[in-house]
Amino acid sequence: MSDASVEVLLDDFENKDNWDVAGAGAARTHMTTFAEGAPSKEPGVYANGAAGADYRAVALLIRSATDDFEFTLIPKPGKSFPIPGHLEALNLWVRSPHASIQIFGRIGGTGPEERELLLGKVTAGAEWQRVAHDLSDPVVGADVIELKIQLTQVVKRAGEVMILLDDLTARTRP
Ligand SMILES: [Ca+2]
Repeated sequence: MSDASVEVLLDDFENKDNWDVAGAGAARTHMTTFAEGAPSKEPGVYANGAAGADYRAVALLIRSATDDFEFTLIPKPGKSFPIPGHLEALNLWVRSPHASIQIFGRIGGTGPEERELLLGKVTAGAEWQRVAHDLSDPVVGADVIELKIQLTQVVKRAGEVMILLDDLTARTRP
């Protein structure tokens, strides 16, 4: 890892304007925001120098969730998440009180071959957790083109399953 690495904020998830719910589970998944941010995280800064806000998180609410349920988030038309410089790691804060999940980020763009990165496996629990994928070979010209969430074990037996997302960041170097 270079000393010049910086953490670049890609989305502070203060609103739900950037992503569409897609994939197999889209019809049962509703996106909203929740007045809660991941605590004890460093305030994020976008590549253009703008500071991210830290008042809200995006919440995904899933009806009739089952083990093996999955959905994706894809950038809304006109939105994109280009990563400046060499992508060294992709990071996301997540809170999943009702289900154990696996989270993947798909990268593509002008540089790299499209590929899916496992960001982490999160056991159902009340606490915010940070998931991350460190790339052994940093890639240039990557965009985040999809986030995928797979439920592996639902622990809540009635009502909606909630999953919260906050601060998607990339560690990059020039
Ligand atoms: Ca936020």
